[in-house]
Amino acid sequence: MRDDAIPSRRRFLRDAALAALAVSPLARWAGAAESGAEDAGEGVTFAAGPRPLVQYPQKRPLYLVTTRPPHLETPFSVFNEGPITPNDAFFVRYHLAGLPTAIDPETYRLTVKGLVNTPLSLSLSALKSMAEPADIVAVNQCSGNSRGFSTPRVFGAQLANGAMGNARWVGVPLSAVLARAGVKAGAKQVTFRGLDQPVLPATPPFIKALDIAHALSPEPLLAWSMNGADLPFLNGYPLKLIVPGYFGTYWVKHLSEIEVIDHTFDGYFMSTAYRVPDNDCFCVEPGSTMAQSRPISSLPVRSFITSPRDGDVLPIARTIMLKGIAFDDGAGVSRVEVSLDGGQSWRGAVLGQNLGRYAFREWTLPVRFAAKGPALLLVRASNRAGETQPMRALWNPGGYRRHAVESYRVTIA
Ligand SMILES: Nc1nc2c(c(=O)[nH]1)N[C@H]1C(S)=C(S)[C@@H](COP(=O)(O)O)O[C@H]1N2
Ligand SMILES: [Mo]
Repeated sequence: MRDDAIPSRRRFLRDAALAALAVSPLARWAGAAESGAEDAGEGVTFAAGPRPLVQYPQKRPLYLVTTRPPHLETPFSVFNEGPITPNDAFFVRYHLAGLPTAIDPETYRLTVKGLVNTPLSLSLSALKSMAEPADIVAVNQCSGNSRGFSTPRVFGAQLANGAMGNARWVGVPLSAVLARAGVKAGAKQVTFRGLDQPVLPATPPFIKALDIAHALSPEPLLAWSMNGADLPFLNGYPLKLIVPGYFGTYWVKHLSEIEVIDHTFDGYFMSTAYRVPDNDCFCVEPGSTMAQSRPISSLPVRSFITSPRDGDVLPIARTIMLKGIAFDDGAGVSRVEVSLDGGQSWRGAVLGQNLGRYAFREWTLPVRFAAKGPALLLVRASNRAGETQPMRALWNPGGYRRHAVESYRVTIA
């Protein structure tokens, strides 16, 4: 079912265009009508049972994780369509239910303040003309992607593998904006806040921080364009911080305030949430607590088979094209290996087009099965930093950073 097949959806688009505003789904909460379809295999491993597909503005039906705030997961079949995740299929994650009801691109301003020579209030057009726009393809993956597979189970959204996506982002380098403001001596971190607000006074605001050296490096981007279009409202319209190679938690949406500070920011979403064990594996004994922790940072190397699907029946003695994706934090995927026999033997897959070191890298491998019966397919990626996916999942209390070798049960007939 496509967006434009739904009359209320068409009306929404027309009204939004007339008003020249981007209208938040909160303004029409009832719009998230359930399509009635049931999850086919992606949510059934979780104790909560199958998850419904729901349709939000500017989105095709996606798996509902939570309603308030909206938290939507991409059906895994989307990743078999190509290396770019379409805007209408891209996952959605929020922490605060106070979404802005409408954002007017004419009056929207980005504030830059704190330890700077010249505090700034920048319009969208000022941002767009400030420097040569930068263009980068990069993976946005939630820290808790695949958390639902953690054993023992952990608190938090029970996500399957669809809280990730790969898009082409266009925007102004964060470094250019900071240079315009002029960072003063003594700067230690830069904080980022969006227009979404807590609903209850006790709820902390969603503010993230990057070290000053990272903020001034060439990669982070303030993006207004995603895959050639304005950002969808739910993905952070009109401006989103892109931090290539880092988990999605840093990719602040509806970005409205940047502050340069002289200390390590200690807000809730840095000092309490989104922390991993402070050791080499970012892991602890399953079920135990963290003695020392630190903020989550960059993406570990990961790979998936997108075709065939788990549970598929495949014909014997025919060439079958295995297909999938791999990615890491920008070191670069160097090798993808596939096993057809549960890990006894491995063969190298062919890497596809390189869309950039932060992007999904497609891979393919033609195979033939000689024997009937069940087969266990595994996929394992390595990167240029010499990292390889572990065979067994590493555990931490947040269920973060899962990147174990994935397995798929198929039947040869
Ligand atoms: N303003 C704002 N930005 C935010 C968040 C949020 O709650 N509010 N969540 C973060 C988290 S944890 C993730 S995983 C990504 C998800 O980006 P998406 O919703 O565009 O897919 O947004 C990040 N940026
Ligand atoms: Mo996230």
